[in-house]
Amino acid sequence: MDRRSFLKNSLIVGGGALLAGKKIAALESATQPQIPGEVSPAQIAAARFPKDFLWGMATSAYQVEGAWNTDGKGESIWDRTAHTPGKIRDGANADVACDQYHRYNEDIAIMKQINMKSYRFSTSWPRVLPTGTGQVNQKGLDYYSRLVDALLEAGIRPFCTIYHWDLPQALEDKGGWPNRDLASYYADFAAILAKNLGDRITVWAPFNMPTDFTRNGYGTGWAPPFKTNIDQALKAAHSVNLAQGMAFRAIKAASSNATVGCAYGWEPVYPKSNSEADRAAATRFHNYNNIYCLEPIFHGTYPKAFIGEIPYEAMGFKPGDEKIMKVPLDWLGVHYYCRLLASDASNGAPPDVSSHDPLAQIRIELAGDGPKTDGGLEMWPRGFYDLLMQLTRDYDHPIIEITETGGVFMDSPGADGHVHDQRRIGFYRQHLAELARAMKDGARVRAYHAWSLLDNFEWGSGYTQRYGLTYVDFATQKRTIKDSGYWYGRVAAAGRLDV
Ligand code: IFM
Repeated sequence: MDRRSFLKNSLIVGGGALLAGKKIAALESATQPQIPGEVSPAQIAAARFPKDFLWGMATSAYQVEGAWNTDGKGESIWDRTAHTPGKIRDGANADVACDQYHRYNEDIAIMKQINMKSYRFSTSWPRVLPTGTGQVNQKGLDYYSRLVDALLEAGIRPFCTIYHWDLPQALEDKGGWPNRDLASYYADFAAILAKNLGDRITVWAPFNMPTDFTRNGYGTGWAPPFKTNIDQALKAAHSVNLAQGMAFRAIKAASSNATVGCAYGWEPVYPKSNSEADRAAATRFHNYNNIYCLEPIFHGTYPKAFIGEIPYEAMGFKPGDEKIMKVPLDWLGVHYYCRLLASDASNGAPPDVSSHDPLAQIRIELAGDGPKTDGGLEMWPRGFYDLLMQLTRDYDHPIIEITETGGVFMDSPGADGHVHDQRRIGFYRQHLAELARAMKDGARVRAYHAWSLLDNFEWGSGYTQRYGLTYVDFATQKRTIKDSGYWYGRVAAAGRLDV
């Protein structure tokens, strides 16, 4: 399930708001764009970034590594899915993907060539622990060690996301994330990584988009293991929240240089109208979609993401869990792809206080005022600014790492062999201008990772969505840096956008 399909499928869901109607009205009058959502050329020309700003790229293990069963790697739930007919568009799989397992030196050379200073990659749990627990697969661990050494050699900071959705199938067979035991299995995996790589990696994100993979895997059934039981989804999210706290402590114990945050998927949620019901829907949806796996870490408590009381029993909450979950994150990871509109979908029915479904009685829509990427998502750079300012206010000026932003543009090499992806350049230029504005207004952002270094395996969409700043010919594995990649490299060197 890619992001667009998820959002399309979410058109009718259930409800809470990032920005109250009043605040949005005040913010809307702050700029006067030429076309809806577009940033002015003057703002782009004025944007400046600090010299030590960390410009980077992001990928994830399953989407780029390939080598799905090489050197003792175990099977993941995504291997199982991709090997099941009918699950992935065009029958694709990621057995080879971008073959980064064998070509990481080439990929690092590309990043070096375009002045990158940070690479956010993820580790494959079944590559290091083929069945999720027990004996370490030394060859798998050695791969990450070589990758990290090569990054450092190129002057690029290794940023490790420990888990980006590729759960060992053997652990799914034990019940998957709803099984609370996974929290400690996961913390053991994190400790192995920190003990072996923590002398060189200083930036760790335990999870990528925790709310998304627990909801889509166990609640909506849109991603592996395709379960559709809301209580299972709540249990899965609770295990993950316990795991975040446990991993934080394990990593810190193993590596004194470690900084630990988390990479959250955020969508700024705007109420569709200024009605009280729509504003309440937006607030409730924000509480689930954006901060359900963050509030337990910051405060040890769950946000009000439900119509009725928080269903502690259904999620398997035990006394003392609040202390396990709560840890002082060193920084906050932020992905931004699009904004969402929320409205009340109760249709006059009384509030269903018995529902455990955070999405009950809420309708979520993609906004459609701005131009669209080839993946169908609206480009709305302003949402990025709003989001960063909201986080800056709500979490008291946290250090922020932008962990992903990107768009699908399907440009391919022309007769001259180059990829002239001007629309992607426009996309990044505008989003980065809004980032610079947020930083000027107080957001403490220290790094930006474009999604993605390479065109890669886009989950259920297979290879049909190109997010890369480098073009990959999947038949030959030839890489071609796109015009956007060269442009991004000039931005990184100059710290400005009019390059
Ligand atoms: O490719 C994904 C990535 O794995 C997680 N964030 C969104 C990207 C684009 O859909």
